[in-house]
Amino acid sequence: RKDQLNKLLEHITSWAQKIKLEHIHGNILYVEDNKATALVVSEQLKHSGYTVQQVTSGTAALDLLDTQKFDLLMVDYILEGSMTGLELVQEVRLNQSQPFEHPILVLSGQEDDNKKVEILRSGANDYLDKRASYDEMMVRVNNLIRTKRLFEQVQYQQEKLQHLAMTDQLTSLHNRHYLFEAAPQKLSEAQRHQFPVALIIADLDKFKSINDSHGHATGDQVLKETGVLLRKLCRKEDIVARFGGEEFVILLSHCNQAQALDKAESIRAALLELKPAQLRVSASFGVACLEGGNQQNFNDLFSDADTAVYLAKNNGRNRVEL
Ligand code: GH3
Ligand code: MG
Ligand code: MG
Ligand code: MG
Ligand code: MG
Repeated sequence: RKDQLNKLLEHITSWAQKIKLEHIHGNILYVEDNKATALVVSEQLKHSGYTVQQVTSGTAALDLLDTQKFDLLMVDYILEGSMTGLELVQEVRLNQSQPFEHPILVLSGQEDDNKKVEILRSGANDYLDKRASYDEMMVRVNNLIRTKRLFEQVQYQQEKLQHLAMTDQLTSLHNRHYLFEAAPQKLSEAQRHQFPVALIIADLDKFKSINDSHGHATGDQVLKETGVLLRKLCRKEDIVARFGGEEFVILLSHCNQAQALDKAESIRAALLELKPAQLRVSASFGVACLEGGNQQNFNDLFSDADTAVYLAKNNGRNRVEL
């Protein structure tokens, strides 16, 4: 039997080398309890350039899936242990919203059409008859992995676009779209867990005259340096955004009114000292705070801080108001 198997493997090797398959790399988790089948199919996959890890039971597969990423899960219908291939498919899908996070190909000698439908319905992406040819298996494997790659590309592009849409190009800070998505979430979290949040709006003083006297490029440089300063002075969990032209917004978590006033005051002083683009630049600050489960929404908080900015402007600029 061993000789037969070796002969078969040799045959597969030369065969795979002869057939030019479109080469897609991939990491396959193969669940098969029959040793001979496992060996033959694993070799076929390896000779087509795939990395294969093979286990014999559903629980062993789930253990691996906990810690490793695979491009394809190939599952035999009847397995070692109490879990069937069908149950494994159901279990894997239970934890995933995206069917292409782990595409699943079920292998079986199943004659019953209803069973095949059940397998596909419970979340398998494809079904392969065990008597199918090597070519058919490789085509199905390739198709599933190619679709996964395409899906990953789409996801990656989507994340890139999302990031772009939420980021201010000039300063690389968050932009207003991000702020208006993230802030309400932060506020409901604060209300739920009863921690204070504060909002600081900083509006650069007489910025138009900086542009007018030194040019738009210098104005941009001032905005960039101001952005870096704000990011430096705030904690990682604080949201720092460029809201509009020369307006910056900071949402501080776990920060009460007194702390927010201190923070705004230290930013005010640091900006004066910074001298971005070698210019004396100041800003007016408005502070608003949400404390102790106050049912205020973000628009109200924002409008309070905005009113405080106007007050700071009216009271002579380069100052902090509530
Ligand atoms: P105030 O002290 O009352 O805030 O005066 P201000 O001049 O700062 O306020 P105003 O709103 O009148 O002018 C804001 C200026 O910011 C006008 C606009 O040209 C400039 N600005 C807006 N966005 C940008 C930008 O991306 N780059 C540069 N360089 N300037 C910008
Ligand atoms: Mg089996
Ligand atoms: Mg302004
Ligand atoms: Mg203004
Ligand atoms: Mg201004």
